[in-house]
Amino acid sequence: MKIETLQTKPIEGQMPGTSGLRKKTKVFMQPGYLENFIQATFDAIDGGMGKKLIVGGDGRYFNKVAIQTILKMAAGNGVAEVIVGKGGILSTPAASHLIRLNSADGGFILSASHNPGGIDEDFGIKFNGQNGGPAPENLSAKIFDATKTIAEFKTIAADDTDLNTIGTTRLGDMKVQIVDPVESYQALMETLFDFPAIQTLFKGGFTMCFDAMHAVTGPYATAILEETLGAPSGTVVNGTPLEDFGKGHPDPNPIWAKSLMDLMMSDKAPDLGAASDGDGDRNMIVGRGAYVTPSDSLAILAANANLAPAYQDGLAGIARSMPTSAASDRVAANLGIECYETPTGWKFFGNLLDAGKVTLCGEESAGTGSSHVREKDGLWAVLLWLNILAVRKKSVADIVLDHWQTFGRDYYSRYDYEDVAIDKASHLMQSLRAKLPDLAGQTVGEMTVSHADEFSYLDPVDGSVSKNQGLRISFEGGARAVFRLSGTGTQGATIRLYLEQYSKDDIGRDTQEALQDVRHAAQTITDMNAVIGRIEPDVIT
Ligand code: G16
Repeated sequence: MKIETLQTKPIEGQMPGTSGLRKKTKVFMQPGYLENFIQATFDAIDGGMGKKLIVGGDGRYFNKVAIQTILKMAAGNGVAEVIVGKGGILSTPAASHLIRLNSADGGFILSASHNPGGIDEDFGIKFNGQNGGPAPENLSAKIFDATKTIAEFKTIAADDTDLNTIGTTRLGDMKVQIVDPVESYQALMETLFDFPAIQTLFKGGFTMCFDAMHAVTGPYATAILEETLGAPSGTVVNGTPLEDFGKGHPDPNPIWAKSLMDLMMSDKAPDLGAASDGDGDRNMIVGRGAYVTPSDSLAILAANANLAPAYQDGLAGIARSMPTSAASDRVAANLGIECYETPTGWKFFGNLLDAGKVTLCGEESAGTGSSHVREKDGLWAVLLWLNILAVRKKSVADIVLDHWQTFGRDYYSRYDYEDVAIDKASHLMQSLRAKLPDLAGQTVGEMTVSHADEFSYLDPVDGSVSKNQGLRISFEGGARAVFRLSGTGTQGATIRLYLEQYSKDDIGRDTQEALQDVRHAAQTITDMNAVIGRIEPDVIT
């Protein structure tokens, strides 16, 4: 086998966002582009010599081609062994689990998550470390620095590897193991949840629709829900992963999973509706006529987690991203455990999980997970809901209502302004940043600002500080507005406006109506219409 050292050029703009590097697929397909990022990663982790890695992706367009490039480069960099999901498929949580299970040195996960796929859509890649979690900020910065200086990359001249046959082969001196993508993940789920109780639930006629959105969870959901737990065949819809997700937008929210929402709001609704995203780490939960916001879902799972075997001894603590509503803080206070507030990005939960400070984590962006892996996990959240439903024998809507009656309700909504000109978006953020120190005490419409600041996070485990993590304005009476720029978009800038309003007793209002005063205040304070030319968002979730 001949190791080749090929010339490449430094590349600008390979700064990883909230979750690795995401670009248009055609950008990734440029000669040397993917190679630059992969070699930069090897350089940042002190080379590949003797290492063991996991490689897989969500099956989107360019997944298999990218995997062949990565395998040859891994061999060229001296990697000892790579474990790959059959067909190049691994959901993000399954990849995280395989890293941990095999004591690997890390893994490359190929996905642009919930972004659409296809030659004209998005591709992405991220490196997860030994703990199975996304690279922390300091490693991402090292990779980014290397992408800007790199002059050559290492690879081998070899034929492509057959990704479709389970078993062990070699690529040069490197061992390549092709594994079933579902098997180990399913075995892990069986240790966490009461499968017999969920089987009894389905035997008793419980109905469900799981929308895999033509993305990676199809095979996982079919194997676990239908073939193991006994849900009727047809429970999983859109279950075949497609390279372009059937031209859909694999983001499990009421907008992009509209057909599931319509079903759940109709008189044909099954007992539970659920969906997962491109790479299987996000989830949506809907009861009959009752959408559960991700922030509420985290709080409800935390309050009921002890009903599942893995969490029967209670939770060490809860962590939520800053823009996520305070619903889980109330549960933590009630349980007498700590609730941590982290910046957006699953990587920030890693240290807390590794240090045993938290058991459950969640984000408003439809991510929930636990210490079982170091990624958010869509199917895991669905299984925990099923376990809770099997034990409590109540409907989703009744469980949500019980929760609000006990803790009060955090009305919550996120507004996304997509493809905003980058200069206009940064002008909005900069001018709000400048106003923050003077906002406290000001009254705007019905709302009076109680506190305003820019979120900065001090990691309680390693003492690192992450600045500029979102601009937040709190109002008297339990309302809050947060402004943040998305780190996962691939075109222009996406401004996210997160709105919440707490009410202890008034729990039956329409969400948008309950949020109208805080929305008006947020848009007025930022002079949004003048600065970006619109106040109507592209997407409301
Ligand atoms: C990624 C991160 C999430 C984070 C989300 C935020 O999600 O893994 O932890 O909440 O980005 O996205 P944005 O910066 O656009 O608000 P995913 O599912 O895309 O990997």
